[in-house]
Amino acid sequence: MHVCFVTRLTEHLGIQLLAALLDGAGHRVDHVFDPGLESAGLFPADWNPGLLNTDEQTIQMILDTGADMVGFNLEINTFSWSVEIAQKLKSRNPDLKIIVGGVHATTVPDVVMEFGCFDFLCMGEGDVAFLELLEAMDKNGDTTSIGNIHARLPSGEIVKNPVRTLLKNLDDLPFFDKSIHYDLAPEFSREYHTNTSRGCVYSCSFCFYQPIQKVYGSRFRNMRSVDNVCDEMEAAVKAWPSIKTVTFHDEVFTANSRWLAEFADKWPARVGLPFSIITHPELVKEETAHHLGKAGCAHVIMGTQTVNEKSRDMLARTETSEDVRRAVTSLRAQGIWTVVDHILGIPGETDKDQDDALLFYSSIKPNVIKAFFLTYLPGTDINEQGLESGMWDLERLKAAERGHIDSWLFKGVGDIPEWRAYYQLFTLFTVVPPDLMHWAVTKKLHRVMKVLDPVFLPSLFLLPRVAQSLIGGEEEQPRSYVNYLQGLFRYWTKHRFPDQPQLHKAARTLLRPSKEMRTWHAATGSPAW
Ligand code: B12
Ligand code: SF4
Repeated sequence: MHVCFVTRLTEHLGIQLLAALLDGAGHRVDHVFDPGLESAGLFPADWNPGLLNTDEQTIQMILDTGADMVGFNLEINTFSWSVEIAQKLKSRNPDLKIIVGGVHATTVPDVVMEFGCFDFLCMGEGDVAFLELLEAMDKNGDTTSIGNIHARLPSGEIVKNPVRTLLKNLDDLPFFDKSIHYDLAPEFSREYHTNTSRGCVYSCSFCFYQPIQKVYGSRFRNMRSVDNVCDEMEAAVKAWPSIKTVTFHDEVFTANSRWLAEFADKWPARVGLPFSIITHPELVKEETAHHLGKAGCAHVIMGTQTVNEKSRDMLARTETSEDVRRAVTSLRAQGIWTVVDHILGIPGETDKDQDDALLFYSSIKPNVIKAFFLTYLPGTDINEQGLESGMWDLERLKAAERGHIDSWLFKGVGDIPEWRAYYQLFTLFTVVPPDLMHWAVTKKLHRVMKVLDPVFLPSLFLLPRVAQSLIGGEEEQPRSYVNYLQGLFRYWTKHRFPDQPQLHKAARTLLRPSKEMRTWHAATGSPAW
């Protein structure tokens, strides 16, 4: 079979993995990357979308591949766009088969399949299911009885097959096929995205994992071996010496302490790149921080979300403030740049809860507080409290299921004026000494921030990243972000104006990559240039 995957805005691990699997099984794989600049949150939504928009070029490129089947990954933010593209593809080529998978498809499969443009939907893991489906199609066999697959019959009826058991041995999978993105935008390769596990041992009431856990009937967490992860990285660095830092997208990287101890032994010797992880404060003991420090961890992100005990119960967060204190202190003692995530807009919370949080954070001194506005994801328990509190309503819940989130940059409905001043304050924490912040909050001086509300700057989002490189000496992550934007804009000129080589040349000059990146391009003859 000939399959064309479509991705948008950023690289996509799930699609990179499926591309590697299909290629290994002898299928022909194409990939079309839509830069999606208008969805990047960098410009006001109404600012000349005609210029930024690349839908037409993307549709033509997909059709030009001549693929038999097109595959989209659905996340809440890519769903409505994928529907638009799929509908246009179908209107130009009704024989083209279209399949979707991913978190949003798994969360609300019936809502997704209501859109007649999709022929198949993959629930949960696609690794085995998609291969079996393609094999059945190749052999003209039955495509309607494959585990995980929902299939549309010619009558319009949908056949829903049961979910197959989760893959236990993730080492059996191939490595992510990074070339599908790096060949188009080599700048993406500076920060290498990967993971070492699937699943989470927790079940927080606002998290996308809740509906996934409901599909599988329990919590789960399956892991790759340390050697398999190091093998992947050794091969990747050989192919792309431009990799400078690694981001592990595991939900709770430190959940298994034996695994972590082995990783701390092997990673520095075999790979030795700085890396970033995400974890839960309960899972960071002193020994954990020691292992992370030994392994060369540069950056840890942990959810703390609130310091209000009632809210913790509502969010099904099991950590205590003491856990958070211990985690932050131990990590900082290892010289690790420590970021805590905080949620604004939790039902029932008031200004006092934010003041308490600021005082607490000032006392434990993380490097960055990343504030987010609560997003009510479909299928999560928090919807109930949101509806009860009046902060959320059924109409918006239905709209979210259909991929319409009513806010800038995926901010969620907590983005109401009262919270914006706090959003700014939490963001400024990076550059204001914690003791000064503590003093300002106890004197209630911070409340003057509210006058800044009319000039609320979305660009504050960038502040922690800039500060991180300027004052934190933690340069890789911010530089990777700049590289990513450079690559995205440069790629956009090629995608949007395919027949204007002068523009491509201008973009190459204006968005000049770093010297080392240029040397690498020259050495490898990267096709993007
Ligand atoms: C890595 C990651 C990123 C990376 C890379 C993107 C990516 N998805 O790989 C980066 C940092 C760029 C990123 C960005 C964003 N992300 Co993100 N990301 C993740 C994360 C942590 C891991 C994804 C992953 O690698 N999984 C491992 C792979 C192997 O699994 P998978 O993608 O699910 O794919 C498997 C199956 O789902 C299935 N499958 C998937 N697609 C398809 C397609 C077909 C055709 C088939 C047959 C099967 C299939 O088969 C795959 C193999 O088994 C997830 C959380 C999670 N654990 O899922 C959030 C997550 C997907 N991200 C999310 C969001 C919101 C975003 C952003 C909007 C954040 C922001 N505010 O900017 C952006 C949007 C990016 C975009 N392109 O639009 C949300 C989506 C919420 C939802 N309910 O839809 C999640 C669930 C996190 C969350 N907090 O809720 N993300
Ligand atoms: S710890 Fe993180 S990934 Fe796990 S359920 Fe809670 S929010 Fe989701």
